[in-house]
Amino acid sequence: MWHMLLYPFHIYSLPKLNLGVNPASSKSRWWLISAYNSTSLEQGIPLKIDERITYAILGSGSVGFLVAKELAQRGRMFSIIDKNAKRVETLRDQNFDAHVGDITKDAVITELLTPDLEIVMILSSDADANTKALSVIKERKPDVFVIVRAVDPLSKDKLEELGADAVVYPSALIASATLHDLQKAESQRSANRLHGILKSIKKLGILVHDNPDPDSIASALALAQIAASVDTEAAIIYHGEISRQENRAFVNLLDIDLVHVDEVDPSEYDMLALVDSGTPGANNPLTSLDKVGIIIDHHGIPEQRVLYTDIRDVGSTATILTNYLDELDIDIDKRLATALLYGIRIDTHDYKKHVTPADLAAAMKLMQLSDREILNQIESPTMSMETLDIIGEAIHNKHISGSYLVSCVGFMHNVDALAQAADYVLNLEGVTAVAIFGLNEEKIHISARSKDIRVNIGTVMSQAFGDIGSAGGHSNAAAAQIPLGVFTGVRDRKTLLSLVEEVVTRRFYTEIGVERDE
Ligand SMILES: [Mn+2]
Repeated sequence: MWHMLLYPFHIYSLPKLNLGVNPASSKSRWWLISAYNSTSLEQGIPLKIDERITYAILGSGSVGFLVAKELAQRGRMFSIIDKNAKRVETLRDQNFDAHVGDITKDAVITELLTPDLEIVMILSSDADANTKALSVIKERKPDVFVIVRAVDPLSKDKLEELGADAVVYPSALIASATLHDLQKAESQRSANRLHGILKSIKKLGILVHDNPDPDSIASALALAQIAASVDTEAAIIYHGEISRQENRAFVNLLDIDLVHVDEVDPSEYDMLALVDSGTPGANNPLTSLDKVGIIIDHHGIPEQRVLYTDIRDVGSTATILTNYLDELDIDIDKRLATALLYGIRIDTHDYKKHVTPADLAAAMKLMQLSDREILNQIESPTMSMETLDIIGEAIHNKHISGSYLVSCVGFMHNVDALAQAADYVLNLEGVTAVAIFGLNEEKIHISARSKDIRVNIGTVMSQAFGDIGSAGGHSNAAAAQIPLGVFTGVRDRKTLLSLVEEVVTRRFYTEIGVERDE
């Protein structure tokens, strides 16, 4: 009760100036409030809070003060109540609308709860006072949104029980801010390390995954840019084909140079980097990691023993590379920004799947730098007749067991059309994982997709086909190639086809069935 002796009124106010109101009205209000205040002081009646105030801060210690400063900057109108008269005076000197009052007193809260009041922030360091103020506010005016400061995890629960709409727990915030800074430091350190490695070599070969997609190509382009920043020459090497219409448009419109692995002499390079794939032989033509010094990939591949690996749980490899460019302060030109943005968009299915805050942050940054016109052109390519035929075959020959679909499209040339067909049939209602396959003269090509979180399709594929060919990929998309040598002795194409169909289907179902039962 000591404060009652010092301050005969529950809320005791000096002339005030409100921040965050337009100057024209603030003048007249200033006058009104001053007149009102001096009357109230003379008559010894409590001052009413301005009825137009929609925000209030209770308790103006260090936390309350920081919030007040920020709110003022955002042009909000608000009042501050604190029981410390000195503090209130200081706030008033800085033109804040501050009032002396004890927030544990019913009468003070009653004064505060004007009809327009919408949000109250209870930020004092006194846990009991905060609890009391919260319960009175929620009792009188339950629809006011109340944010309360908790002093420990226990009181956090109690405050939530009392109806707090949000509880801030400073220790947790400090911990998460520290972790955020730590993450930033780690990411900076790895960027610097990568930079150092690139600096130490003259010629880098950047290997994208088989039948490369926009994410792997864009990531390679970015890595080449980082290499160029330390005068290291880099070439983007691919295996397979770039046959999907959008991907061809992507490479052509952005004028990206890639060399086929067959035209490359590996001894020319001091080091190889793998982007968007990370296991030798899985979705890349490598047989060993001998020359590989750098692996940068996202989700779900086993850690490999090479000089530098960065595998992050994000939606795309392009996101990781965007972070590097950021950390290393390397310019992202229009072409690179467009490539990276498209890579993120494709891998996250337009930010709808496998998307993390890091992907969104990277995309946001790239969006301002990218070329929308080119993006539009990439996205509306025409579909080739062969692709249409393969999708048609995939639908016609489908075999469904449970929610898993397998389909053989027969003999074909356009390997990438398989991926398009797999994407397409995955849209079928009730289907959660698919494998579409076909043959050319040398190999069986299989493209698989999963939207079932319990099925890691990359694992399924490598377990089903890894022993007879090369297989691998990510949890949602994977591929395999099996040399037809496995089927030597089968001369007749029709017999070969039905044999292949039987083997692939059985192996896939067996493997995915095992996964499903686990
Ligand atoms: Mn990717």
